[in-house]
Amino acid sequence: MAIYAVGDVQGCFDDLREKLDECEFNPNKDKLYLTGDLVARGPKSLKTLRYLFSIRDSIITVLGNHDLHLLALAHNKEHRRNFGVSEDFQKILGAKDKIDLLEWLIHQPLMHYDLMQDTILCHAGVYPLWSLKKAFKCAQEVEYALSKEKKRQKYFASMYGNQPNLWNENLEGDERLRFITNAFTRMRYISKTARLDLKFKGQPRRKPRTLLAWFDYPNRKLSDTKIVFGHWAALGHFKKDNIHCIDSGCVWGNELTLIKLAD
Ligand SMILES: [Mn+2]
Repeated sequence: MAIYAVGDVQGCFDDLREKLDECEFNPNKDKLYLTGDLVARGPKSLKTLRYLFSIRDSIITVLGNHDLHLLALAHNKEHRRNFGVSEDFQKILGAKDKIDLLEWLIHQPLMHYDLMQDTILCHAGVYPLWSLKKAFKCAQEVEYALSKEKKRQKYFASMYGNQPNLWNENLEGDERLRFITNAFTRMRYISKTARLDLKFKGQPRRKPRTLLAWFDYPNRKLSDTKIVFGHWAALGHFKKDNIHCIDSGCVWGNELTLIKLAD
């Protein structure tokens, strides 16, 4: 058995299949980790979802911001009106197997921890002030909010927004869930006082001096644990200490990154 990890597929189904064929991925004995954002700008989001659903017992994926956006649109009429629905998402929302696909997607976690490899899989990163236990607990709070129909409505109604941008144990309700969601699925840079900056998306060499990549935060709590993540196409395939970004921007015409995590 081998464990592979692949970066943000974003509907690039053909690239995914090509990479899996190249490494001779066998869903009957291998495992595939995905950094989330299975759907979005790519041309074949529905096909990607259907394929991953069909091999769901052989994969572990986490939720990315685009996955959550799709789920929010599916659950909230007002969001559909306000944001519009892309052609690719319309195909999913109109598919006859939509319920199976979206119910499966909504039950995916925000982070996965592989004990054997001491490796975390998540979409954007782990907030630097969180320990493993804290990160887990926070992720579970959002996963719980997504688990039941009534709670979901409330969660999606208030999911969007960049505030609050600083973690505080006393955050409650919608604000707490929004912060946790943003940290796991949208974070790239933070300030020197650990405030999320969700606006700047460029490469570290172009960043304003006041910002740090989240993984460069001094005394980051999880620096001993390997973190595999995506979301940051401008960073590309990037490895430094225990940090491994595998979003090489496949949806922007670059190659999809697939790595082997273990044999
Ligand atoms: Mn993303």
